[in-house]
Amino acid sequence: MTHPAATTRTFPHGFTFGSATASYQVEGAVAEDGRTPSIWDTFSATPGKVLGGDTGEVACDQYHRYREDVALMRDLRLGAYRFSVAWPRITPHVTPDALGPVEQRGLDHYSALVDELLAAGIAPAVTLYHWDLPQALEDAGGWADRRTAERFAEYAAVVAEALGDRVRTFITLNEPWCAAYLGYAAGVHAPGRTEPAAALAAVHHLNLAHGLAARAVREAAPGAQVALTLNLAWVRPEDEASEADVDAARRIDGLQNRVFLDPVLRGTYPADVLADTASVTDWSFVHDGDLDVVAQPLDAIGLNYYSPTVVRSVTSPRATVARPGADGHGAGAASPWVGSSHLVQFVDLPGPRTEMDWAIDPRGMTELLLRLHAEAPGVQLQVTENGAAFPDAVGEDGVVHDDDRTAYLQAHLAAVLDAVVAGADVRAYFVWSLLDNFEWAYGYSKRFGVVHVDYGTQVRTPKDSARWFARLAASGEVPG
Ligand code: IFM
Repeated sequence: MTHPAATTRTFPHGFTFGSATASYQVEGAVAEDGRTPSIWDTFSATPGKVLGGDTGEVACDQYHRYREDVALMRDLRLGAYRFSVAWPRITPHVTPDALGPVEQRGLDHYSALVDELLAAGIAPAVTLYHWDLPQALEDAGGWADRRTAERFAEYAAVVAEALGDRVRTFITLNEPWCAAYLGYAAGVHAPGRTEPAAALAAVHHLNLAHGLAARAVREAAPGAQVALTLNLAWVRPEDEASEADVDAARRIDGLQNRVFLDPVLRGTYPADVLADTASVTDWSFVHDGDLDVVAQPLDAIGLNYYSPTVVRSVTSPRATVARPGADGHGAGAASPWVGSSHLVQFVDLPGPRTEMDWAIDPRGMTELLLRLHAEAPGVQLQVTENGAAFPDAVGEDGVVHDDDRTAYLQAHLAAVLDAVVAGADVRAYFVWSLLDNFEWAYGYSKRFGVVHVDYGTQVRTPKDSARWFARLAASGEVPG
């Protein structure tokens, strides 16, 4: 139960409250209007990769139902919608060496979505890459091949040229950590490879793709904001007095946070990460001049935050025999923590958890926003994702009483406001997600939406949390 709080606090005037989705998770229509397969089509069609054999073939059918979804957002008084463009809809015949022809029907779809949003008073925020890489590029090496970064920038220019007259925010990449490590090291996300060296090459080529695309978007759509969305971790050692635990935290901070932040904000790779991974790769895929490209000025950084991270050294007296899972993205035998998996354990925190088995601690949101504020002065911050999966169902009264989700959102929005009060320039918060949708390796088994989706009928039912969020969006007031 959420109880009325004695006090409320108000977000600054002009703060944007929106919702977020991603193409493969909601669109469906995978073979329509010239779209070719992405790595997620291939991965989810491979037996044993996605729970229940689920795929994004139909998903929430937003490709056809976007008008209904925009009307829903309008009714919820949301100020912005963060969606992603599916690369295989825009240049379906891309090869590693040539972008290939542009598919006008794909561009028309997103253009119509943008128009629908603007007519409803909702600002579109476009993510250019949320993991649906054209399969043809993966067949030639995927993100482990630098040509993927080059083609990505060309594709980004096409989208920015088509939508840049109406879209104010382009986010180059969503969570390159997941794309690189879960896709190429742990193998629990597409393309399902378990090659640590390829994962680090993917890290660099994703960083390079961001820099090249940032330049391309600026040229094609001057005046648009260029942003990058990272899922940074609030990493703490289990025992702050233990040098070994502190070192374990340093390793994970390096692989999850600094390997993206340092090149983008400072044009360097962290020396300790290079040293920690020296037995895996010599990093010779970093060419002269690459880091200058990666370090393009940013207008905004998107933070996706869900859960805290606490680690210990394997030498800790508290170390367990079987290492607890390193992340909640799917069970795989391989680890995403390239070069450090044999040294670090992830601590199962006591206390409340979501259905993903992710611990709940909103303080990480405040800490990470303040860290970004300190590390990237002058760069606007946006919370581009935050939310929770809980096992909700439509009750006999036709309503979803998801008090657990409302409590989660309330606590995390209060944590955002704490960061704002402490000086962080946070401009927006996007709830993940507008709709229940395809949760990657978990298929449709985890529901993150503030709007319930009946996958049999495609009926959308706003949950109680959606109505709560709508009131917040209207008033800007958060309890506590
Ligand atoms: O569903 C994902 C999203 O695609 C990326 N960020 C985390 C969400 C929840 O796992």
